[in-house]
Amino acid sequence: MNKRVLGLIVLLLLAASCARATPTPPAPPAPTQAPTPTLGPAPRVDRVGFPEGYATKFQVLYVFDRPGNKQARVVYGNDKAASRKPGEPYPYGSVIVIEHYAAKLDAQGTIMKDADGHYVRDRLINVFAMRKEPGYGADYQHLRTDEWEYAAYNTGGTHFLPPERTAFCSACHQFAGVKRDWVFRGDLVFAPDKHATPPPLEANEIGLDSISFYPAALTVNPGTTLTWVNNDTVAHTVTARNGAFSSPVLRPGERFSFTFNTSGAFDYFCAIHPDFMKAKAGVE
Ligand SMILES: [Cu+2]
Repeated sequence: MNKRVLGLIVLLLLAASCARATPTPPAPPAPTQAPTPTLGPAPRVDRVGFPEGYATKFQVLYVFDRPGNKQARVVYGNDKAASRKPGEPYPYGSVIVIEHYAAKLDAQGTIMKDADGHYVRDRLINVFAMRKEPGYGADYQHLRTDEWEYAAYNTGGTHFLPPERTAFCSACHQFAGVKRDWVFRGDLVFAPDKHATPPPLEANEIGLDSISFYPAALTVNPGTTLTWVNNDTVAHTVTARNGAFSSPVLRPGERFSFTFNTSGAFDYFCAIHPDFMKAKAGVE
């Protein structure tokens, strides 16, 4: 073993012992490193429970249509949730359910509307629920929304997401704020369909709406600048899987642009809602 190698080993050993003695904060990831979505803290057990028979036992609170992902949504509350007055907290035992429907499309792919101008519902995709009980919510830690817990079910009541993947629900509901007791549109109870339609998109714009990107896939020429516009009620990010671009947290109304100077396929997602918000841009 020559002297230089020996010296290097001694230096490495010294550095290692130093690191043990004085813990240093981990180095920030190199900019080329692909970001990994994080799940966040969440309960490991479902204490919400699929509300069997909600469609007949609960009251419809409101209905709204989402053009971004061509969905209609129906929100139900049990008697406790429905008894809540705007400005007051929801009573314990409140359960709120939201159904996500794919809107019915005609042969041209245009959303079909009923006589009132509401989307015609085609297929129930899944059912999300939230329940408020004493002591609930602690497992979400810093993402907690007081005493609400969240669950996401398939139409038959099996888990669409297991409980440990519901941190993003709580994180998202934090944006609804304490004044509405963490319930979006909580003050629209019994006021049907007040939801505004997001503004139309310009060329080379991508909307963020209803926890999705639209269009979710598009192909552009090299040199094109794409602009993402957050038309949603909650914050999102635009984060490339290969690290090519990464927006800051975009609050409602904020925009982010990136110019694609190289060809390729760019998969991207929202770091806050990685399970739901995935899209791609092809540059060729
Ligand atoms: Cu998001």
